[in-house]
Amino acid sequence: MKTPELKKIRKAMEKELDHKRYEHTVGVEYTAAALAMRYGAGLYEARLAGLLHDCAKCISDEKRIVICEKHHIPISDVERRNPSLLHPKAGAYLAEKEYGVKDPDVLHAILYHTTGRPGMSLLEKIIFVADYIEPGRDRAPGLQEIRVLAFTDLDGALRRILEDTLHYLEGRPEEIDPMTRTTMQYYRQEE
Ligand code: DGI
Ligand code: FE
Ligand code: FE
Repeated sequence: MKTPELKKIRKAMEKELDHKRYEHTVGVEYTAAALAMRYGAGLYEARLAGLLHDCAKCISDEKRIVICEKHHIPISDVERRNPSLLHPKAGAYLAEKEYGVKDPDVLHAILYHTTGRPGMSLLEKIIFVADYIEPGRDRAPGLQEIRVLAFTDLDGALRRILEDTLHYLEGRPEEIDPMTRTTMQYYRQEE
């Protein structure tokens, strides 16, 4: 039996997250599993990372900052001004220390699930894409097309999601994390 057990983690997330976030989490778990089947990644790892990717989403901004400061996790200026951007860093920390995840690939998939990064692993791409296309999502334009693309061309879907996210953010007052742009430039050149 692989540890931590998926059943235990799912129970913990049901307690830790609000109802909507929990539903999203289970959506990401199974969407990541389907993508793992399609592209030959580990099913357990995809489900575990899917279940834990937003584990720090329902704690306060203050608590996310405290977790990072206390454990010497560097906080960038953008993250300090927009502490919701810290949920992947705080989440990766909690996944390791509270939920017993040891696999660095799973921890990276949690850490980079919002901005991506240049040179993502297959599992990192799967979680990034699953987060965007899981069945509970309904806001993003072009979702239907991106859902098909995800199962035919994973890198194409990744690029499209990065472009759409940047486009969306450019029309909003929120600050853009430089990593989001760095990742897009990298995957555009990869084409
Ligand atoms: O946690 P989720 O909502 O499931 O998904 P996520 O972790 O990808 O976060 C999505 C939100 O984060 C979405 O509203 C877009 C936003 N986001 C992505 N990149 C950036 C960003 N927000 C800011 N302020 N800056 C970014 O670079
Ligand atoms: Fe998230
Ligand atoms: Fe999410």
